[in-house]
Amino acid sequence: IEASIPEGQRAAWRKYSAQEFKTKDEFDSEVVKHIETTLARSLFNCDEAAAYAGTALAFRDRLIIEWNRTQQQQTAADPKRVYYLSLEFLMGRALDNAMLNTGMKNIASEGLEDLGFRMEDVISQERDAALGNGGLGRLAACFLDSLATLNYPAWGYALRYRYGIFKQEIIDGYQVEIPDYWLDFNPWEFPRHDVTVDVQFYGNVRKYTDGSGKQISVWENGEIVTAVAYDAPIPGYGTKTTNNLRLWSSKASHGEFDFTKFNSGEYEASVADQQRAETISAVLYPNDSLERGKELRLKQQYFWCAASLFDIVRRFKKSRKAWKEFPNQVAIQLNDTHPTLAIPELQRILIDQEGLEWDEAWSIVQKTFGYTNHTVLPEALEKWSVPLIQHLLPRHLQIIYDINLNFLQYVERNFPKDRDMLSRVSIIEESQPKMVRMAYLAVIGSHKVNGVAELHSDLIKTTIFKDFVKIYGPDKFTNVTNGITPRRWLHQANPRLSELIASKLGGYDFLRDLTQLHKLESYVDDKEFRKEFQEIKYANKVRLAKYIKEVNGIAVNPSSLFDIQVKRMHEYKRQQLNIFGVIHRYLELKDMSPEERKKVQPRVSIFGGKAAPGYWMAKTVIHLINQVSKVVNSDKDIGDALKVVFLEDYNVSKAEMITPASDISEHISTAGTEASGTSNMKFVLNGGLIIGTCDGANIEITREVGEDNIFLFGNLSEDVEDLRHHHFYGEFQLDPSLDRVFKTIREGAFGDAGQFSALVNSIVDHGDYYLVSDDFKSYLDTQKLIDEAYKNQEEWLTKTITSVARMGFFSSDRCIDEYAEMIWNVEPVKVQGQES
Ligand code: 4GP
Repeated sequence: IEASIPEGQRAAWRKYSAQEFKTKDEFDSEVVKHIETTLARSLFNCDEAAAYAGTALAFRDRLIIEWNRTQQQQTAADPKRVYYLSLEFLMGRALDNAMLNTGMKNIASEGLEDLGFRMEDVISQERDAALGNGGLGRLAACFLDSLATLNYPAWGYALRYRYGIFKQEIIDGYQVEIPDYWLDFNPWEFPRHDVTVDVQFYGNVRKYTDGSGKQISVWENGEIVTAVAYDAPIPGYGTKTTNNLRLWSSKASHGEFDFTKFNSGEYEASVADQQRAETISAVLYPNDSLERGKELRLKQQYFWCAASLFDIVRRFKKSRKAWKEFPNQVAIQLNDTHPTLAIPELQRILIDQEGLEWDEAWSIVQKTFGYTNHTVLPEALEKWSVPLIQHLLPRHLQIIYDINLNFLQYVERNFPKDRDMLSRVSIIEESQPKMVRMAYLAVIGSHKVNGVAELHSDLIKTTIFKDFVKIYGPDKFTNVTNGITPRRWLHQANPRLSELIASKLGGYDFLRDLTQLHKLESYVDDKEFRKEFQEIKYANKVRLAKYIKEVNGIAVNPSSLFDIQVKRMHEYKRQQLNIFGVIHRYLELKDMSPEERKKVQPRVSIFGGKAAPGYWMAKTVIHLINQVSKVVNSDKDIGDALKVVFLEDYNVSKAEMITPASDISEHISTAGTEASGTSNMKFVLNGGLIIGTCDGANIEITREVGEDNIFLFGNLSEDVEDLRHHHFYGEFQLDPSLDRVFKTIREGAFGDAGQFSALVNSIVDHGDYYLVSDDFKSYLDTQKLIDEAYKNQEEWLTKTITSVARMGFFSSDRCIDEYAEMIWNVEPVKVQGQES
């Protein structure tokens, strides 16, 4: 690679080149230096926040040294790279992860102790980087960890939202949304004011024919917004590879404000452009599998795709290879349809800017992209109106029409008898107004399409993409079952369990090859091991109980069965089924004599999760849970037999504390609706069992851990359609136990019944789309089985240990290797570190 410093002067650079701290003393010296200089504090005014900041900055320096080295070596090797385009990366906290992945946590703990601080307190000062809603964003974060750990040359691209997902407060039982000012202090990012891209919007397309008779299109007179890169280093575990997450921030292209306007006294007008430009990267849309359709969202999508592709193409061009080599150097993965505009954007760059012929360009485009689908819910499939795209991105609309024309001609040639096929598969939906179906564009522009669990990947082939399987053949469609990083979701979240496992498996290698967990099966009968395993679970429950006491003011007994459902609030995930079950349990307890009540298995039902601000039904469920919690927890008859808790502001760092504390967790979506789920994997890996429907990855978890170690219930996905049909056209039979629950709600047992009537009516009068009534009995029966099973603690323990031992398949390392081989065709590049 070319160096900017002449050979003669490089010796000085090499001599003074920045070094990673290696010892406790070096660490301490860096922390103190940052506290005294970067933060302008001293030993007279250093609080925990400053200790966190100093520690974070010391680790940031360390990561950036490794980041630089990684980038230099990857540039020299010039391998094929992976670009993961995701509008969401739900990273959570970075410090603990950086310490564990670099293997320096022990040194840092001792060092902080020297300086008068406890590691735990310091870690808890950090705010979550909450640039995501739920599963899709957290999966992207796990993938970055695995890509770096496995030494793949990979980049993540997203937006640098000024506000991440809102903070949730519960006031009088209702969700209230508060902005998340996470950037007030974020030591983990590097502004790259030298890496900018001008992105165009609006304007018009001028067409002309050049001297050689070629049609040329020029997109002109648009409005320009500048994208500025902010980089976050992503360290791999036990490797020198430190990859990059590049986040784009928007700003006005002509600088802060317009001096002419300012000088003539129009201060507000002078900054208006700046504000409008900055709005693009201001807020993460707080929707999870819900309709999205606002112009600003489309602007975000294009802004991000255009900046990222410019960057990718710029990097490719440095190697001066022929364009046909592009797909051999670049693999771009579309995380859901949000980045689909990258497809027409690459085509535009190739034909309008680089002068390639349409067919040559299109073949490059198709070989470059892969598309991951995360949902079959109709309301979550993105569509954009043609007039809106015409206005915002006139050249892209033409290209989309041309892509569609070529595609439909191909379909017509191959399926001349099926006239309806053309309108079914057209990228343009002939509605009023016409709409662009982004998922179809993503399928047509990619060489591989994958779902995220076996059932889901089968479903996309038989439902939303059925015609495309006929057109392209089944090989274009594949499955990569989701996974989770064991570094964060075992080692970091549950250090004692990780240590216990390491003590039996002879070290921490299992964190890089999770299949080694199977060796734990030989300890299932080992008394000592069992005892420690059980103690760890208990300690994790005590920690959660303490948190609940502090935050909710509710005293829960850690010996109770902890039943946890934490995830985004959504009707398809059926938190309503859970809370109706809790009410049923409460009514049964009330029916009992005090003696009988003493014999029941005590339980704590714990909920957590955010509702999209505009999703009224989901918010109603939150309200109901909080009302039930109030009534049940203060009922003297009930005592410890049942407690109900709603944990406010569920996020990644809270998940790290909550997950290891479960006995049972709930993954109870209507069959066929949850694409995969990933928290199900996290809970089982941490020694909790699950109650679940035959949906998403629950099915594969069952296959791995064995039917005896999971509590499945409910209707199967193949029966869902018939049941729904029957609700509308046959007689709707409300389950009698559910009927009683509804009567209690209607009588006002949990406050003003009017507040819950829409929720109850959605089941009783409006077709029970999510089959709550159909699954209610089997849900209650299964909960009874759980109560019984839990009473036999020895057997329960055997189930949990066996399950942990069988979770090796669900590492995101396995996913990334599958993507690398099946979809990206990329190889790892081992980064050489300095000798230590
Ligand atoms: C989620 C799916 O709902 C979940 O089942 C899956 O595990 C996760 O993606 C990762 O694949 N989808 C979303 C979304 O988060 O916004 O559509």
